[in-house]
Amino acid sequence: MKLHFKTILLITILAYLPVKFMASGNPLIWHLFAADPSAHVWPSDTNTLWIYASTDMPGTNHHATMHDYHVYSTTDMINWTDHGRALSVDDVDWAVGYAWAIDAVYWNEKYYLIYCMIERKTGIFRTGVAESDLPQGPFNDLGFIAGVEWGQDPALFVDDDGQAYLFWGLNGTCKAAKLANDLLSIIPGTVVDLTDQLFEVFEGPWVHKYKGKYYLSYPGLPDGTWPEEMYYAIADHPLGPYTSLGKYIREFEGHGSTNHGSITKFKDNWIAFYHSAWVSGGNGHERNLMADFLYYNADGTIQPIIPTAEGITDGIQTTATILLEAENGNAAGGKLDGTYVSTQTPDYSARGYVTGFDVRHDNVQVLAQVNDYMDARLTIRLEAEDDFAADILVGAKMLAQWEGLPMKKTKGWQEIDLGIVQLRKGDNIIRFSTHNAEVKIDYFKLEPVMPVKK
Ligand code: FUB
Repeated sequence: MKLHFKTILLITILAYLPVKFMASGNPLIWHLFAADPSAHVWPSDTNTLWIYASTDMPGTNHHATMHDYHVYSTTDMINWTDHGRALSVDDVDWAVGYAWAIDAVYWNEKYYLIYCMIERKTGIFRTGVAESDLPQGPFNDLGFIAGVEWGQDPALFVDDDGQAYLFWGLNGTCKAAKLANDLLSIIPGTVVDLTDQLFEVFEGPWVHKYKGKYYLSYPGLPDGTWPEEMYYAIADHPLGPYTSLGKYIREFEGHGSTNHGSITKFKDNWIAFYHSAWVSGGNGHERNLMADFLYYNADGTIQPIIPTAEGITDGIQTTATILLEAENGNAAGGKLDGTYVSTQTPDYSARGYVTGFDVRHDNVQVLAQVNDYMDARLTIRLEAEDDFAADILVGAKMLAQWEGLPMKKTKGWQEIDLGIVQLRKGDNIIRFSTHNAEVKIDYFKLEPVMPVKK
């Protein structure tokens, strides 16, 4: 019997995941520990769903070790692209750490990450704003929003009249305010404290609109005890007053101790995004992204959701590709050494490509992050005018994976399949180097194929 590649992949993944949590549609992403999903469909392309999420460092569920945000996209909820590191604590000079929950907004033809980190100077959570021309980032920090102290877990809601509202919440509180047009300050006098209107609220607000009503969903603590469960409340105005309507996701096997989510419509389906700890073994360890369909009753109340392994893919196994644009450089954890970004040759992806490999050791580096040792298929999209030799170093290897690898000239842009490489837990550098060669590098693509048994 011949086994199709996808069948082998599925069998392998099932063999390595904790037995209780057989993967299929859930978790959405299994190669990286991700939490606090904010899902969006942007007006420029309603065929694509984007998730903006925080990252748990492998080996610890201590939230002090959260450093990076990633952006994930899909057109079918089965095949996902991880666009690499979109923003890190290292890119934010005012912050000391704690890259906790985030949101994003499309605003005046740009994309903004609305995130929270602890400010070095004061030791309090601030709500940061970072900007990009592209939905996947990387994002460039603009500073934090004036007038918001302890701005943990921000969520931004834009109403039909174009007014932006900021919600934030932590330690059993939730507040909201109108945001100024530059997104960098709140409009004075508009802050409301919603805490008393939201039964058992703990943190993590999210607002969506359904049939003219505003739904504020949030993680709460039942009777003040962990784990968190997901609750919601509705109102006739974004700033309330809100009426609490109870829980829509209760405690479940393999929960992440925290929960945190968003509710978004994609291709005519309402979907609840949240997180669990299924990949890491459940009940409070490193978290991973989840999604299930959300249904409303005729009176506008939300039907309870019980997390399913089938998720929203009818049980089809999700897959992910890590797509690392060469031109992103430092902003995405990579580096350009002796090389530069160009846009002269058309048909590149994203913002451009890297070229200028003149002198020995000129190189481009990108950063791939994964939650465990795993194998991945490495592809490089490039254009080369002549045959050349490349040195390619991949994260798990102390020495180059390939030295002087002979490579052929291409007919225009071509994806070159380099086969399977080994990735290590955490950060992996992929470094491509050549010299005296007219080579252009568009992107590196990694398709994780096998979590390696510990
Ligand atoms: O992921 C870090 C923190 O845990 C978030 O900011 C909270 O909402 C909780 O999910």
